[in-house]
Amino acid sequence: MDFTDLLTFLKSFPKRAVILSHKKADADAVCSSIVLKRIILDISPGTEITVGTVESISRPAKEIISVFEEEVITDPDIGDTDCLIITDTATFQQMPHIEEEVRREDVKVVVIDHHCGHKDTEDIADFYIVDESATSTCEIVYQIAAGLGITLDRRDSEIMLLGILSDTAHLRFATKETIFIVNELLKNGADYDMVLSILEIPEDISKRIARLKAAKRMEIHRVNDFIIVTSTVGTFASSAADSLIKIGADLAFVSSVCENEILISGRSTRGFFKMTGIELGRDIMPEIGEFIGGGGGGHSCAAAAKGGENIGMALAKCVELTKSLIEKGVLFV
Ligand SMILES: [Mn+2]
Repeated sequence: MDFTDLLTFLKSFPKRAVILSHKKADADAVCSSIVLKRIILDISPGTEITVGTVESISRPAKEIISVFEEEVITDPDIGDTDCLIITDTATFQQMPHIEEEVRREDVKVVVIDHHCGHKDTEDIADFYIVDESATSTCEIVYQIAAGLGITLDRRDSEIMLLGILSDTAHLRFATKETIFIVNELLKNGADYDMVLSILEIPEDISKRIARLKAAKRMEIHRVNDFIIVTSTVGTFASSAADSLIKIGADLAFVSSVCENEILISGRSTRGFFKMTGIELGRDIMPEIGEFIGGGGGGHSCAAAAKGGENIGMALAKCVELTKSLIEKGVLFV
């Protein structure tokens, strides 16, 4: 990453900026945005910055915002902003209604993200800081701070740690780099026990019911030595897909249908990804997105697609596509 360009840009920073993350913003989205605001203010103190999310904020993220008494606005006004910084978001599917605003000539766009890159946002960005190897956007924001010579204080380190722990499922998906950063954050004084206690809010009862229903309605497909499962829930598809992986599937596709639109969440184990080379966000979900008349993308082992066509056939198509990729074996690494 070229920090000189970024530093020059931040020093000449526009008067008004909005940091915006995806709908139903999770802890990583919100935490990375909050700390990014602090970094920008450090370099360009006169800037007026609003941190916002599209449509809504997830429960754990709300908890973090309230503990740290931060202000995060749902659907902030971006009409008169000079700069829009998009965090933790790869596609406009995750940010409906703002595409037009972003294309305004007089607005600078910065994208900071760790999902598979997408031309949606890449095409319009003046600064495109996307690192797919990062396990969270907080990790990238940490790199930006370090690259600009800014040491995060205890409070910001705790906020970063919350984003990292939540996106890595308490470090289950952590890389060597993640562990290094976590160590630095702890050295900055972050209170690990306090951070853990914030994340320990009891799981929503409707989410637990969705997970159990997903298990009850599950269909099991065996392809070679892999177990692919599909299921349907009313809501919380991604959480349900996570839970099907936990109970033994190599790959899970869970759909939820709402107002003639289908959302499919896909999850795979790291073992599946390592053995087949199949990346859900690259090899499966974009094609499924097209099949259902919408779009799709995400990470190697966690991705999603959304659309309004072929709803009844979508899950079968997920299985069929994965099966053909496995059988072709072309992606073996
Ligand atoms: Mn994230």
